[in-house]
Amino acid sequence: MKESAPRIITLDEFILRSEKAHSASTGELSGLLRDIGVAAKIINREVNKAGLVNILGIDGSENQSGDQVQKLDLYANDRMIEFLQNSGECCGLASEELPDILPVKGIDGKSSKYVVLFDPLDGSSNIDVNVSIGTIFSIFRRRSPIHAPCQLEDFLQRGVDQVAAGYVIYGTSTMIVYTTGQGVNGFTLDPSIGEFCLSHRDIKIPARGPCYSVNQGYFRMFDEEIRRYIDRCADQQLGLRYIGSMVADIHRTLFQGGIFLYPGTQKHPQGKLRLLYECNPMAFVVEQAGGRAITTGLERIMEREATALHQRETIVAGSPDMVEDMATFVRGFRPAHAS
Ligand code: AHM
Ligand code: MG
Repeated sequence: MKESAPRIITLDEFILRSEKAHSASTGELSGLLRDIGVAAKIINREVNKAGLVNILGIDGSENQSGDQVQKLDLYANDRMIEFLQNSGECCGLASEELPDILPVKGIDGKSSKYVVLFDPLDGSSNIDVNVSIGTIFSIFRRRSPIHAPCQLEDFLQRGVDQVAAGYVIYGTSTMIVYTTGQGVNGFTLDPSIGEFCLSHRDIKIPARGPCYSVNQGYFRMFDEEIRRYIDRCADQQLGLRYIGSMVADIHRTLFQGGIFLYPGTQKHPQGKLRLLYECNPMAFVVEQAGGRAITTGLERIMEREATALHQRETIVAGSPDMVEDMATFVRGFRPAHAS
């Protein structure tokens, strides 16, 4: 007998089913995740048109309808804010594109217990050259009293306290990959029906992988132990892959295994990537897939204290055995070279 085709599970259905599995669930988190899914589809629509910019109007110009054409990262920022503000499912937002937190008023007197942090369009240097970019998000339960406006302390939490986190990758296909602390699932956008469909259930990162991923051009600016570790990767004949979009580099690492590094440089001694918008959410996904994410100082990313909204952090993330090897190498190197 001919096997029937597997039934498609959409993102919305998956979220709803997961909600039903938790008797205490109020549906707020589900609502937030659904809103992020819808915002992702709208951002995806514009990202797909990025190459038409010379036809539709360049950034800052007026398009044929007389509307101002926006830079894509600001467009993505506005859509995320709009969807999350209108959803009534969060009490505050913080974006890599905004200087401060943005409190959100409850709808119909209802107050929400969640805050959302996001990087609306990560990898912005790749936008104009048709290379994968992404949206990253991180969700915390607020700390301040529920009926008052949210406070900075609601956002400055350690990564271990994230309730959910994930990313959208606008690549050869568009995917949303997220975790609520019970494994990682990936959904691919089927443009013909306009739905994210469950395509990668319970993603597990391989213990090792074929590549290391770092901006090798900054080699001379890295600390010596990182330089020696990178030499070691080359000695082991690992391949080098570096897209320059954290979402895309981590996504590849998640599926193929490998190690991704963004160490401190002279320009960014604490690393370039933001702890709250980039490192924590990606670390949550990587750990939930069985990987590890640490700083070049060998501390677990998700245990780092956040003291400022736009704080930067170094990161080493990926296959568990490779991150362990890196930590062992660096630990061994430091005492041997201490003056
Ligand atoms: P952005 O948020 O301004 O796009 O910067 C973050 C991006 C990451 O996606 C990526 O890992 C990194 O910057 C690449 O930086 P570099 O070009 O210095 O290697
Ligand atoms: Mg970014």
